[in-house]
Amino acid sequence: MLKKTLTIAGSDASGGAGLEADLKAFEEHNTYGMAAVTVIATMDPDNNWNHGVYTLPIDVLKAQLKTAFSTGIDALKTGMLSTEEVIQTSGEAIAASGVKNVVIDPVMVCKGEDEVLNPGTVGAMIEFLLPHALVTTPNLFEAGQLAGTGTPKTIDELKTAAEKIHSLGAKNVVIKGGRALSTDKAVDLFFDGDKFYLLETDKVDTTYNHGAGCTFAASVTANLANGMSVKDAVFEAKEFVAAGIKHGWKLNQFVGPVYHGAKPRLGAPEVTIREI
Ligand code: PXL
Repeated sequence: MLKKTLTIAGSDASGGAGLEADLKAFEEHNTYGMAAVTVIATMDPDNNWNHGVYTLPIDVLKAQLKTAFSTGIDALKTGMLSTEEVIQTSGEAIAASGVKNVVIDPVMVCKGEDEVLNPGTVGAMIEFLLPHALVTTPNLFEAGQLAGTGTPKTIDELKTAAEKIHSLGAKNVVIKGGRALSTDKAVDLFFDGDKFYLLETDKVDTTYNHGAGCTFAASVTANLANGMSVKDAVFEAKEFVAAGIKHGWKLNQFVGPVYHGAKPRLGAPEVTIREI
């Protein structure tokens, strides 16, 4: 039987990130995807693609969570949770569901914006989400916010942030360095609470990578639903998103999403993993 995956996330009306990315990745990993929508994000083509963020009433979120959890979820992820109330409601529903394959993607900003959505959300994520995380997948900025260290810039700083985030309750931590670090390769750090691993691929010179983070976390989620170990789930997700970035494309003059279906159709670039 198909495994059931759930994303508790925002809608990206442009289709590259958010729950749209998650559902595409869930499908490509042969799982049955469901969504509980937290917020709707819009982009204004007449105003430089400026983002609007519309949080749904909390009762609408609760009703969706009730629907989805009643079906028996094999793995879930969280994405953009815009307020402390949304975070608390989601965290409590996850705890009550008993689902163990929980991936927390601590989305704090949309690409290009560098203010956290709402300052209180970081503390709420630490209180209500991280303790339930089998895996959390912050980017550099989010890792720095959660760890309270400031944005990590070196592999050693990544390790320190990962240890701190692990100590907050997340069993496995993947910090997505991507091509932002001044390393030769695009690197992510994986910490399983015991060992550190570096995942590496060639850097791709593109700005068409919208939705990469969501797609990565959704791929980890689907792989866990399908019974993979955390390490294998993370490795395959990195291949999947590296292929998506390599074949990212121009949606319009403002944004280029990853191609969520790239890996099965066009193959993936080489990914290596080594303990450090
Ligand atoms: O990539 C982060 C992200 C997550 N979720 C939604 C978004 C975005 C960025 O645009 O719109 C709904």
